[in-house]
Amino acid sequence: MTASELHPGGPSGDSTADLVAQELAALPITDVHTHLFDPAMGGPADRLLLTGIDELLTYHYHLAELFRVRRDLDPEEFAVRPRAAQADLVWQELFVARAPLSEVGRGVCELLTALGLDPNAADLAEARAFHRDTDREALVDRVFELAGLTEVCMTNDPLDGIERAAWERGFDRDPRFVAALRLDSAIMNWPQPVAGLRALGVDVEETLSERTVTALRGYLVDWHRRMDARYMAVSLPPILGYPDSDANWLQLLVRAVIPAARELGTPLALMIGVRRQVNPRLGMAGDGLGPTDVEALERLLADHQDVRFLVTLLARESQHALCVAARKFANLTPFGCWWFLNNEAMVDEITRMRLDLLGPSFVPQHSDARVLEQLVFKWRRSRRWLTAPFAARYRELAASGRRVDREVVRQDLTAMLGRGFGGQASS
Ligand code: FIX
Ligand code: ZN
Repeated sequence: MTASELHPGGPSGDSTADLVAQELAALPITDVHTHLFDPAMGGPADRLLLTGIDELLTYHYHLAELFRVRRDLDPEEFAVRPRAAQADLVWQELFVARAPLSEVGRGVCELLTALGLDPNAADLAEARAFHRDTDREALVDRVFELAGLTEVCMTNDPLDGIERAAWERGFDRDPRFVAALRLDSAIMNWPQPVAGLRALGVDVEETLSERTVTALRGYLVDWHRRMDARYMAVSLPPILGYPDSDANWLQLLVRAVIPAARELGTPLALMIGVRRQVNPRLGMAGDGLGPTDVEALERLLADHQDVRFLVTLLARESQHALCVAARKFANLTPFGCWWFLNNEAMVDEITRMRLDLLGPSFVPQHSDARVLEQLVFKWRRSRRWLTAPFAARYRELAASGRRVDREVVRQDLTAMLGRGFGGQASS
């Protein structure tokens, strides 16, 4: 991507802003968290790597907006309609009947234009034809090029039968798709995971006995190695309650997950602040958020300083405390502006705060893409939003007499958004 594509208005006349814009536009990025899959793991029928306009428009971000403008729709009845019919309705209601003014609506329009498709179309015929006529491999290449990515981290769950089948039968790994072992299904809502784990030969019991903890830890170590994962990850509710809570997931996190991370020498990503199923009728669109008790996180970090934690918080009001915690604990790397924070106003505010408190030692953004083509608009927009906060700080640095040149900017951005996960040495 070029700087003029990023900033269609052309050079700003501010040489530092232009330099940062150019470097951000050209930067090869590792996307540290997506829900995408290596194409060799399987396509549409098994619903692993999702692509195409029907998947794009039935993304849960759009569905939440659809149910707002069509309060007469029954979400449960809508969910069983054919996917193409769902997408047609989303297009009609959110893109034809009214302007797609929301973040994700504007993003899809930017994507369509980048692919040479018409965001003013009356229906989805052209976009569907494009998808039908584009070979999958070619689409993956084109998306990576348009988004300027070198790697994306997947979200890998061995307890998902379809996904596990791919790992068990084996496939030719595409090095652009990096594994990340996801733990939610193995540790949350205990003892629900017991049956699935036992079916895999993991010798867990319903109680959190030593046998359970040892078996679970073995499962994590084995699958992490098997997938050649770069980190482990779990999403958590706002309140951690560490160390006093007797929540099963916290016990398992402390007794099995953290020891496994230590044994593997791998980072543990905590995605904190989600309140799952605030409105269960909306399915995946039904999750909410809450502020995080960062003090409990600090206690966890203090007690496990030999393990590296990548942390993203969902609530805006918890971001400042997270930055301060990261100043106290070098084993904490804040990452991304997650989900409801993935928009210009939040990225601008949070990035400025992180730069001022942490310098270049965090991961500014991830995409959370669920459909391949989302990488294009999510990353184009993020690169654009990151320009102003970075440029403002480099400009001030230059004004103070410190040398700021292309090499300096490139080195910082590469450390933060490249494969090193935030420019800190790994544990
Ligand atoms: O837990 C997660 O990884 C979340 O990102 C998702 O579950 C969420 O539904 C999402 O797609 C947010 O962007
Ligand atoms: Zn996610």
